[in-house]
Amino acid sequence: MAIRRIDHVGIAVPDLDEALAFYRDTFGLVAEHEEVNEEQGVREAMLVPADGDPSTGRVQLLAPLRADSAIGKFLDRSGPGIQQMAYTVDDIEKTSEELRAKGLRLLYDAPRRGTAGSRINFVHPKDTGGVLVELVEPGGAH
Ligand code: MC0
Repeated sequence: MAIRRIDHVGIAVPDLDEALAFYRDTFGLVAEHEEVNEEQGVREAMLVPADGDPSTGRVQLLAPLRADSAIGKFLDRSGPGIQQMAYTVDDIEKTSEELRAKGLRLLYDAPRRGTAGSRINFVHPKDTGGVLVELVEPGGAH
């Protein structure tokens, strides 16, 4: 099971610009990357401590592009808050296969495109004690 580290913790927010200002002014976390992912229905930002350890896991702010997206539905049901826990993996196909062999449901048959050219898949929260787990195989550009 080649999980390397915590990649990021994803937080659902209704308004990305408001959340960015709050995290910057309150915690000194700043965006190293921002992106719109149409397929996932999100506008998202990866945050790091302004003067912190550069190898730290990130905080990802996730705002919905549409009400019927995963984040739109999450906000509707639960309100703003932690939506996912993401782990960095070396080989997403291999880790996905290992988890399937343990009886866990992966949401996608094949990895999809995630932030900054990464490849991602998710484990259903009903199979992980209530936590939506994202697997991230990093892309070249980070
Ligand atoms: C739903 N449930 C959750 C949950 N979302 N539990 C914990 N954490 C979450 N985030 C619970 C519901 O409360 C419900 O529980 C049960 O799961 C089943 O819900 P459902 O109605 O079947 O399913 P939906 O429609 O709510 O969808 C849940 C699901 C969806 C996880 C399948 O959110 C999904 O496809 N997520 C993967 C994609 C995603 O999250 N994209 C946005 C981030 P009860 O007890 O009421 O039955 S994109 C991203 O992260 C990218 C950009 C990146 O990092 O690179």
